[in-house]
Amino acid sequence: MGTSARSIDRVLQVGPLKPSLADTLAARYDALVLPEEDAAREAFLAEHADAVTTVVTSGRTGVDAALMSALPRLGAVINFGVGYDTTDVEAAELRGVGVSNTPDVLTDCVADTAVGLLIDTMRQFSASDRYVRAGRWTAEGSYPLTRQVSNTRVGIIGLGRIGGAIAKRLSAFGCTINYHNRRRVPDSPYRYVDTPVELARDVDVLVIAAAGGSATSKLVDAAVLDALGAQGYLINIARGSVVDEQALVSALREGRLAGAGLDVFAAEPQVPAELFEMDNVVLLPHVGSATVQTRAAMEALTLRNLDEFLSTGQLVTPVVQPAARV
Ligand code: 8YV
Repeated sequence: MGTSARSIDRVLQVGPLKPSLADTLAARYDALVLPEEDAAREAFLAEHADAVTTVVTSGRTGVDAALMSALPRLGAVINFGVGYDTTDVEAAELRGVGVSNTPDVLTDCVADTAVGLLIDTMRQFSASDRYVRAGRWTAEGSYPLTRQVSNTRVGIIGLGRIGGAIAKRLSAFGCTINYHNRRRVPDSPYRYVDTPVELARDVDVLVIAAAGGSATSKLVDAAVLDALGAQGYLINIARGSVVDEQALVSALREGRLAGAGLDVFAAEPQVPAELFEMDNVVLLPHVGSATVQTRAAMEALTLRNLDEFLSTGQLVTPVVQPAARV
């Protein structure tokens, strides 16, 4: 690529981002912003597509194959977030487009969320709080008994960085940890189970910490929920797509599952309205990594990836390393 082409290299923001990150992209990188609306997007691409070499996006939006092919000089998709299931990684690989994410910096926060959600779901703290606020403690007396967390049997689907951090925390609660993963984790102290159904059958609580995307779509289906059973709990801090949401709602409605703690949903921010009435369900608005500290660390890592790509053509935390450009 000659100097003249480089001088028009542009960074493009795709989808909403943390406001401070969007401000930095505009101020420091003179980034363009892809319009949301179709007609405006078409006109925008006609004018700017040839200049764009780098996209910054998040797991909420991502870059699909169509947008990738509309950006002929695209070299990297920099993703704010560890999950990159909204970006077509296969298409990126084929085109030599690099993809980065923000691993490690959010592991502790998301694992904290998983454990908090698990305790809240089994002990019904959020429902107990509503009970007090509604004046029911004085009117009706003690809250009904709930389920002990310490020493329960936990199954984790996806023993990656976040799954491992959840396992470590729950081990300190005396829980027995079993897991299912794409492949057995070498030297893991936890018991590997071949299928999600067998795992669900053996545990009191099933925690989903697997990546989203087509490989895990509806991995937790009606059969897995039935295996978990009427005394079993489901916790999901990964992606809504990993669960058959309709099957989950049916199992909860019919008392075939004891409860569920959900930070993620199939079509966020839409949440099945039937769940609103259930006190054995805790609903969070996808806040797993949402602390000031962790989001600042994610922002810094996003910018490190961007700077590295702009100066060397490589990425700091690649999912796919960009092809060398000449
Ligand atoms: C973020 C997440 O909320 O990192 C992820 O994969 O789901 C969360 O940390 C999200 O990516 C921000 O768009």
